[in-house]
Amino acid sequence: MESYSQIRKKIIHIDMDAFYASIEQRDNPDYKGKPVAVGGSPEGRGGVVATASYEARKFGVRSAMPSKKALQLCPHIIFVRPRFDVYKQVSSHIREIFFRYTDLVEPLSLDEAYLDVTTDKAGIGSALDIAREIKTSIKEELQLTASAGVSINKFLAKIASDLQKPDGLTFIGPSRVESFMEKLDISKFHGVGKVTAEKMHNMGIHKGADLKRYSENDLVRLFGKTGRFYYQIVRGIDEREVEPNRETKSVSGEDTFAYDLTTLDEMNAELEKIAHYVFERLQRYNLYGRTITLKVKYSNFQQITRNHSYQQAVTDIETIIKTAKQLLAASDSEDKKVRLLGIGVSNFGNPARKNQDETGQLQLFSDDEF
Ligand code: DCP
Ligand code: MG
Repeated sequence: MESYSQIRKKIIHIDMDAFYASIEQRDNPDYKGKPVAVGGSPEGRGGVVATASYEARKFGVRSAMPSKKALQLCPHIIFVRPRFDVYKQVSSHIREIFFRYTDLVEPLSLDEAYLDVTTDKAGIGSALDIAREIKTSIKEELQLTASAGVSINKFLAKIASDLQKPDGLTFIGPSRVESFMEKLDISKFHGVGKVTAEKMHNMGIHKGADLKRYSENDLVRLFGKTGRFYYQIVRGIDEREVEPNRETKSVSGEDTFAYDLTTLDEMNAELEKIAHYVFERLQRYNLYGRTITLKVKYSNFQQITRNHSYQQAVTDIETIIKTAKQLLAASDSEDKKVRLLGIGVSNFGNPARKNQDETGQLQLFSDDEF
């Protein structure tokens, strides 16, 4: 008989605390210990908070909140303009620290990364000690704090890093995985948004333990493809690898609606909201792409995608909105029950492919991957 031992992975997720705001507090002694919001000014139209210091969060100020609202909640809040070049420098310094401990680093954004430390590159001995050393190095070399989660897979490591923010270190060891998942609120599950959470609550599913009572087939029938993911994750199974060379290939946003949409007007209004969300993220990552993709999911979970590519990278929100609306109009979705809409932007920095439309005409491809 063949015998094999399964190697259990050791995954760390690191997330810097109040990233932009902490850097501003570090560099401006006047801001220390005070409520600070980095982002757009509350005077201008459409200014939003990119992030807020923990002092400001006590007043309810949050990322993506209109700056005007932040000022109402916290009248003495200090608004600071973002300095992306500094954030990028700090980001590459923390990545350099990560690489001392492993070659398997997958950055998720400027301030967040997964590390697979199963092969203990620096010979530290334990994943928990590696996480401790990384936090100490970040503190000593950058005067900033990070929160770390240590566990057996990406899903658990990411949840863990969030449990004791700021300056946290949380370990979910193999023996705790099962009971941890059973107690976990389903709203914390990756991919469970407000609408899915409500649907689950109506079915009496509140915690992992409730979800565990459903068979894989039932979950797929009820929630589509993600049902399989829920089935596995509630059992602590997440086989996604830490992928070191993954670049951001697309930036997207989507929304599942509390009620199915049937008129183009309703759908167009939702597309505008989603476009704003996507555009904000494109600006944050400084990414501009040539291809706009529309995703539509119907109430029967059937999904279609349509896309259009421009010769030049799209840098304005109006074009994203216009294109998404045109793709929707051509997709024959009117009068159907639409439960989800999404917009994706991709094709960053690639040279224009030949035989792409020179005319500005829409080109439609169906069922392309998002
Ligand atoms: N960011 C942004 N717009 C958002 C969310 C975040 O511009 N809607 C930026 C500012 C954040 C950085 O990305 O500082 C990192 O995002 P996080 O979600 O990790 O938030 P923070 O690091 O600010 O806070 P936390 O301590 O909760 O991680
Ligand atoms: Mg962070």
